[in-house]
Parts: sequence; C-alpha cells; structure tokens
Amino acid sequence: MDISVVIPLLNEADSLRELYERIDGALAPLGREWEVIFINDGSTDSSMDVLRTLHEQNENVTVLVFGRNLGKSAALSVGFKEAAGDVVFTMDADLQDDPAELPRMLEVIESGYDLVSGWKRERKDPLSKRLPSKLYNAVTSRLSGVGIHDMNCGLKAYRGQVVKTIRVYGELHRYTPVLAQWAGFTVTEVPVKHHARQYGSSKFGAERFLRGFFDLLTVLFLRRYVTRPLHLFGMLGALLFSGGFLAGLYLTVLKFMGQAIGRRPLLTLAILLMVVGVQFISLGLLGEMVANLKGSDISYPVRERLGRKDGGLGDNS
Ligand SMILES: Nc1nc2c(ncn2[C@@H]2O[C@H](COP(=O)(O)OP(=O)(O)OP(=O)(O)O)[C@@H](O)[C@H]2O)c(=O)[nH]1
Ligand SMILES: [Mg+2]
Repeated sequence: MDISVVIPLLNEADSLRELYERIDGALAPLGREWEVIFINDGSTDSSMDVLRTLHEQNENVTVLVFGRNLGKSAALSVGFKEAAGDVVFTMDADLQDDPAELPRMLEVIESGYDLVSGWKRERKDPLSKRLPSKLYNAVTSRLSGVGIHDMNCGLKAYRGQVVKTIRVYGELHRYTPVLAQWAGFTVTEVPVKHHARQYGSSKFGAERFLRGFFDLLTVLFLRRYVTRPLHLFGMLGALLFSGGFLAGLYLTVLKFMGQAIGRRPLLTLAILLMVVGVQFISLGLLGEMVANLKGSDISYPVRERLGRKDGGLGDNS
C-alpha cells in the first residue's frame, strides 16, 4: 500500500461523502494504491450510515468504530495501527483541510522528510481562536525545540515508520511533531489552504489551550525525566533542603550566642524548606521505583535497522 489517509471524526455526517470524493479526486490521478481509514469516535448523528455506504461502495475504505467517544488521540492511535501505507496522512473530517494539498505534501515526504505538518497560514477562524492559538504555538515551539508554526493542524503527512514508532495517547495528538522529532525523525511544514467550517459544529472550545499546556508539560517531562525522575525531583528537593538547612544553621549559631530565635519568621521558613525538600526527594525516589518497574517496557525508537541478511531473530520488517 502506498498511501493511507487516516480520518478521526465525531459527528460530521454532512461532510463525509464530499470529503471522500475530494480525496479520490486528489489521489486517483497519482496512480498509486491508496486507502482511507475513518475512525468513528462515538458519533451520535448519522455519520455511521454514511460511512457504511462509503464502505460498501468503495473497496479502499476502512471504518473503525468506537463504542463511545474516546478522543482524537485514541482514534489516531488505532488508525495508525491499521494504516498500511508507506505514507500516512491525517486530516480533519470537517472539510476545513483541503484534500487538494495531499499530492504536494506527498512530494515533500518523498523529497526526504519524515513528517510534514500543515500550516494554516491564513486561518478561516475568528480572532478569538487565532490569537490564543498563536500564543500557544509560540510557547510550544520554544519549549519543545520543534520550529513549526501550527503544531495542532489536523492535516499532516508521515512516513509510515513514524506512525508505527510514536505513541499517541491521552491528548498527545497535538504533539506528534514533537514526539517524532525526539524520536529522531525529520520534521518540516508547508503552508496549506484552510476553509471555514461548512457543516456541523466545532468540537473543541477554548479549554483546549489549557489542556494543551498540561500536555506540553507531560511531553517535556516524559522526554527528559521518564527514566530518571530523581534527577528532577531530587535536584529540586536538595536545593530547597539546603536552603532550609543553612537558615537553620544560622539560627542555631545565633541561639548559642545567646539570642532568642523562637519568634523569628526565618525559623518557620527553614523548617518549611527542609520538610518540602525531603518530600521532593521522596517523590523522586517513588518515581524511580515506577520507572524501575516499567524499565524493561520503555521502548526506545530505533530509527533504522540493518539486520542480518538471513532475516535472523528480531527481524520485524
Ligand atoms: N476521534 C475524534 N475526533 C474528533 C473529536 N472531536 C473532534 N474530532 C474531529 O477532529 C477534527 C477537528 O475538530 P473540529 O471540531 O473541527 O476542531 P476545529 O477545526 O479546531 O474547530 P472548527 O474550526 O470550529 O471546526 C474534526 O474532523 C472532528 O470530527 C473526538 O472527540 N474524537
Ligand atoms: Mg474544524
């Protein structure tokens, strides 16, 4: 299979047929083998009827159905597992992403990149959405070190190996470029057309930005400290504890020199710092226990593998 298009959706009945037809219009002329994988994530409208018909009429349509709404990350995750393409696209189901962009993104992948992210340079969204999004993207790109403008664009292209390597769960679908770059894949972006929503309604409100930042914290933490939590918490704890210890020492000296220290605010601070310091260190040790328990399960992304020619043990090609 050359190309897979993975489409997670929630209540987009009015868009689906047109979406498929336009993907067909964009990919059929390429003369490649392609498939579309819809993931119906607990839709309550007539999306399922439309998908059933599409599946009956077209051999290259796969539909995966969740019994209830599990979220976009979960949908992408099963879609990625199902995808057989050398190149895997993701796109929104609401026709805001333009299927006509697919061939161009394919070219960029084939020119040697592992992930190409769409960049909605001219967004057809209200200012109330564009502004926070700008801020969000600036911070994310700063902290993650992945220099793209539009992290959360639904339209992306991946080399097949990328989607089999990165693990998308929780709400980490916003950060696939970060996950991919950290796994050693090359990431770039291309400006794409963006259309205003025609049918149906928006599913993500302003709360997405807050959640997004929590997820960024997760991503940053996981990347640096998942195998060595004591390095973070121990360092913090040691710092706080030493501060408290020094203050306490200072007060002890004063006490021996005959001063009363019982009413000094510094005494309270010294005690607070030492207690919190010890707690941070304990937290780090607990983290180490967790890391140790799952130590053998942590998977390190193997970028490439030149195995034995006879296809010996472990050849998973
Ligand atoms: N699998 C899954 N897909 C979802 C969920 N929520 C939204 N989607 C899909 O994700 C895509 C983007 O959602 P939208 O609601 O269009 O978000 P948006 O584009 O930022 O908002 P609008 O500009 O108002 O459309 C659409 O294809 C939705 O069908 C969900 O809970 N699960
Ligand atoms: Mg949309």
